[in-house]
Amino acid sequence: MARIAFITGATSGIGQATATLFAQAGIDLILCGRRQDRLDALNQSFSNTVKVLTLCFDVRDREAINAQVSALPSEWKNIDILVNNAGNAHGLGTLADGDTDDWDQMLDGNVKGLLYVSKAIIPLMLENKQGHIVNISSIAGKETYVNGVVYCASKSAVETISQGMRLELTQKGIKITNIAPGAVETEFSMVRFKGDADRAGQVYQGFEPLQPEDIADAILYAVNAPKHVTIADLTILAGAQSAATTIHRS
Ligand code: NDP
Ligand code: 8X3
Repeated sequence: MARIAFITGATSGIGQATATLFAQAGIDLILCGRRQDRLDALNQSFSNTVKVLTLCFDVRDREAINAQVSALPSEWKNIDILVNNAGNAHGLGTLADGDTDDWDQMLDGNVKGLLYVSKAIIPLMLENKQGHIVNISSIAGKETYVNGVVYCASKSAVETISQGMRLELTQKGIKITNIAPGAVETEFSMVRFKGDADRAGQVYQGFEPLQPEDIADAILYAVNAPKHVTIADLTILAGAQSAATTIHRS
């Protein structure tokens, strides 16, 4: 029987690339995001290859998550893989000057959203006595940088949650993989800079950034590892990147 993956943030970037690779690998897909038009387009493009279900919700909306997960048809409740990928950075600024609405979006989405989705899915995995959760953290979760402290804190929390999940769930047959990417060329910087395409484009200039497929490839590798192997933690940087804010540009 085909495995089932539940992917948050599937409408763009790393999540969408993961959905594409999973479909090619024959994994049925529950694709989540807030943009229904994109979910519909993904459904159309993958449904010839695998079974697809789309769920439109904001990961900050605990009630919507619980309602949609409990309403899953029984054949979709055997979730083998959860990819906790939804998230973004909002703005760049110091703690003195930062926009507190941006902080709310990052902490509520990247941290509490990941927790809410996990809390809804983990009981289904416990019932099946197996599962695999892949959390998308960031190099920003391992290193703190000026003007990005709240985003870094949100990803540092993801690192801690991954460790905690591994402590609590390994003995229940659930594997945890934490993946920390460096600079990946997605809509991430467009979101961070609130639609300023010039500023977003500059982030990826003068070097070859990671592509979302590079991270998707690692996620597929992790979920395809044999039962006796857990890929616990992966940090993946662009070839020209040596630290969160150190990128060698031409
Ligand atoms: P994108 O902006 O391309 O994709 C973000 C995805 O998350 C979208 O599908 C978006 O969907 C979804 N999303 C964001 N906020 C919410 C929310 N509140 N509720 C539901 N879905 C949400 O960025 P990436 O693909 O780069 O980002 C994916 C993950 O990778 C994020 O967690 C990010 O922090 C992390 N990351 C990214 C790096 C990079 O350099 N790009 C590096 C390291 C980590 P929709 O808008 O439809 O809801
Ligand atoms: C995204 C990578 O370095 O912009 O998580 O924080 S970075």
